[in-house]
Amino acid sequence: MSAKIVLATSNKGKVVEIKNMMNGYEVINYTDIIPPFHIEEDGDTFKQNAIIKAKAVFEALGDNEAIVLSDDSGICVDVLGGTPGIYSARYAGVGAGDKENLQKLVESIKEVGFETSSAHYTAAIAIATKDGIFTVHGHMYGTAITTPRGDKGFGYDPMFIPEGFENTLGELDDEIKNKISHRGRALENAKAVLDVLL
Ligand code: ITT
Repeated sequence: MSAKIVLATSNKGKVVEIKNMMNGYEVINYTDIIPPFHIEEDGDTFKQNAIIKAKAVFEALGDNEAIVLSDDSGICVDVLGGTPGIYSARYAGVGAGDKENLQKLVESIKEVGFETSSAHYTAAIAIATKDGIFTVHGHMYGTAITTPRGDKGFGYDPMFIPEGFENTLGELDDEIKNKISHRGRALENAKAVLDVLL
């Protein structure tokens, strides 16, 4: 199948992963078509924020035939009551990078007296088309640790060990992450939607 999907993201890690997982589709990022612009993610859930991003880019493209796919995701740590959740990208403050966010999460877990915690990642994917907006989700459960290892993946990956593994996502190969990840699972569901739409 060949159909052009426009990604609505400014996160390079997401672009790499989604492109790798979308064999058979032509995938480009919206910043390859129009200049990047700020999108206020003021929803209360991953799903709401994914819809906000997909809609904003669909409207900005001004192309009724466009199929726009967004991803809103994050990590929820149980000993921290599920935070940072939807605030994962700005946990150490607006404009903070992956390293600062990871360091802050390590410190927060230690501050409440733990070395590790059960945790999970969530990804909500929204697909915006002229026929409406469709959303799907994917999850990955595991353990957040306070001794990060590895430099693969992005974001919080060096401090997350998926259930059934001993290595962090920072140590595991991309192909393994993509098979088991929240994003990989959400994308499988997204493909089922796309196959109906296209
Ligand atoms: P866009 O909104 O432009 O897509 P973003 O990075 O701001 O980019 P989100 O608001 O969805 O995206 O925040 C997601 C954050 O959650 C991301 O910056 C990471 O800190 C974390 N995250 C999500 N998926 C991850 C993954 O697979 N591995 C590691 N960290 C992840």
